[in-house]
Amino acid sequence: MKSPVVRFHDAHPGAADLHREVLEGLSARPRAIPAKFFYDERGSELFDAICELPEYYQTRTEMAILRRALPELVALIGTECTLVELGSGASKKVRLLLEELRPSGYVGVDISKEFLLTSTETLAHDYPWLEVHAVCVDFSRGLEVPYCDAASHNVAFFPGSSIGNFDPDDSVRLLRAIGQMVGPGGHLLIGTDLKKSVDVLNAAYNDAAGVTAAFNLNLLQRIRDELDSDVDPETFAHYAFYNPGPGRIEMHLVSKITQRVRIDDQHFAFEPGESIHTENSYKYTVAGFAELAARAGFRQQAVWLDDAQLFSVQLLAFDASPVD
Ligand code: AVJ
Repeated sequence: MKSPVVRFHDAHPGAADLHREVLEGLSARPRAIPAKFFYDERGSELFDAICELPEYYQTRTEMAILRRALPELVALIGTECTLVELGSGASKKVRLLLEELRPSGYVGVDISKEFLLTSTETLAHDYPWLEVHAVCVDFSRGLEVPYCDAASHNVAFFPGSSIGNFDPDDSVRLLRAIGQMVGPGGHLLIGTDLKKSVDVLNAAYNDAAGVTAAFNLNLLQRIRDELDSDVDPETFAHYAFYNPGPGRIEMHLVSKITQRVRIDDQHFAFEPGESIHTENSYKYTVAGFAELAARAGFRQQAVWLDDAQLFSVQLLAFDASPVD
């Protein structure tokens, strides 16, 4: 069997600096550590387990919406596009699209190089007719993606409501970079979680089996394993709640006791109830997300929801760069 060919472009994103960002984050007020540090090997396993939880409706709902939207999607996008998946990870969701959409090229974009290479090679093997590229870049810092040129119809695919991790202004910045990448006439197919009953939202981030708690607390285990630190995950508790003002789920790690956490020779004092903010997950209405997209020059061309209106998949058309 011929081994599949993946053309690889490495933009050499600097390794995210756990040491520096944790020290900075614990010195700041409010204390916060970026959510991107959840995803070490154990964290990625726990996230996969979250996606299977009965309370975590997002993954299965998005897959069902994509399946249902497919004929319409193909009619709107047409075949022969260049499909660019952002945060491609294991590239599971894009498999729903490939057979029907028949893009002429696929570009997987991810910050994690090893993961990106294995998953794009598997994809190239499973879809021998598809030209597969891999681009290793931290797209929260810019989107230099070759293989996207004005001659092709470029379609970005950004599933999983990952956009929800960004504050609204940062989301607009990222959407603008995506617009620059796909160019005028290009598209963005994006999954966004919707505003809904607070009980449903709170349950999704406080599952009965405690997997989300383990995912959150694993960040402290990671700090203990990778840095010179005495932090004890047992002395912190998982805390997640919907904050209606900004319209987001917040995750925190709350100290259960009075303690001093050491990293190198620095000490960070905690009183009971003092927290480290570890994640935001913004929820949008369809109209609210349209406003955000418009600030980046995107127009909502089609929106698909599940019957319970838990989640949305949206096709956004990039008309031109906004002037402001
Ligand atoms: C991957 C950012 C979409 O916000 O729902 C799941 C991550 N955090 N449970 C989300 C997450 C806690 C997830 N995103």
